[in-house]
Amino acid sequence: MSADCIFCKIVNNDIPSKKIYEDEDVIAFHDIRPIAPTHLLLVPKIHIDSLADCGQRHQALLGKMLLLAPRLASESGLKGFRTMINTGREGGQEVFHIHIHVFGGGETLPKV
Ligand code: DGP
Repeated sequence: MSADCIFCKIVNNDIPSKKIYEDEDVIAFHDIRPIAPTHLLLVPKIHIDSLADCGQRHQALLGKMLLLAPRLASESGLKGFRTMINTGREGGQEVFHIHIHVFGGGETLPKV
């Protein structure tokens, strides 16, 4: 837990979120600023700043989060989706608690 981390506060239910999934390691909730009709965030319960701070000890957790993406996308009615992990300020990261964006729905997403 990091005292001034917004996602740690969501994990601890100190601030509300539209939660769609929770287990002992991970929560998932709707992004407050969606960029697609469905936009989910998969967040580990432990505080890790970013993907650049992960090591071998996080392998199982990262694998679990990645494998949750298609399941939660499907349960949210998505036929296709995009995953994204922004890393570091130059990588567009705003919230420094690692998370996987999962989004889709509506129009086919533009090629990147
Ligand atoms: P990133 O740029 O990858 O760090 O994405 C952070 C995302 O987190 C951004 O799309 C907006 C979302 N976000 C920020 N604060 C909150 C919040 O308090 N609640 C929810 N649900 N999402 C948030």
